[in-house]
Amino acid sequence: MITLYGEGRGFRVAWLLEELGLPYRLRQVDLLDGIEKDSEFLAVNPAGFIPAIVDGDTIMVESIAIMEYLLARHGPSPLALAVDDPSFPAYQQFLHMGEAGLAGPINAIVATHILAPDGERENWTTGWARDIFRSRLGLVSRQLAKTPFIADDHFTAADISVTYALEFAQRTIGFQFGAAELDYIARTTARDGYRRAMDNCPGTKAWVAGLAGRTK
Ligand SMILES: N[C@@H](CCC(=O)N[C@@H](CS)C(=O)NCC(=O)O)C(=O)O
Repeated sequence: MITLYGEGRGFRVAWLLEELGLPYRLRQVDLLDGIEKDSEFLAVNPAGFIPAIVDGDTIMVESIAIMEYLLARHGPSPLALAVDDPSFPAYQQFLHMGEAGLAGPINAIVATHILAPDGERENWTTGWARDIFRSRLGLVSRQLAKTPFIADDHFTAADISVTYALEFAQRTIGFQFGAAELDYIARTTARDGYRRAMDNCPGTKAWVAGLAGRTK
């Protein structure tokens, strides 16, 4: 059985595993408790970040690479577009942009807000990261004006990647999206696979519930 280490971006992996109907177990990793105490996890990923998976003899990190691996090794699945599909370029682009252009820049802002010394929590770099996020979001919006999902007229793994990033921005820096992006998030998160992943990721579920409570 596949072991998934850590929530955070591990939610993307849990969501895909649910969509694929693959059995897995989630092994919690507490980054805030001091990762140096978690020798079992460090044996899997000595770099100490999440998510990671163990699938038989395979160990992998990087959420998007893990998704590509799962789709390739445990597919085929309609969630991965074939290379000869006319929408393959959009699929491939947004699968990666969800992390490289969207969640990654937000990470820089979140880490600075949490970890930087007082007085340095908003700086040139956080402004730059916001600008990068906004510019890539423009590409998401342009695509959503053409198709209901990010690569095509049906849900793909690229939607898992991008939806995670948009919700991450909402939940961490309170980013305000327009109607088209909000409708898109509502569409992708209405899936049973999303709900099941949320039920299996108690840390994410509690975090989201806490955020909802704060805005009441
Ligand atoms: N590009 C990586 C980003 C991984 C990442 O930033 N993970 C965060 C939690 S979601 C983390 O482990 N941060 C602590 C660290 O990087 O040391 C991915 O998509 O998996």
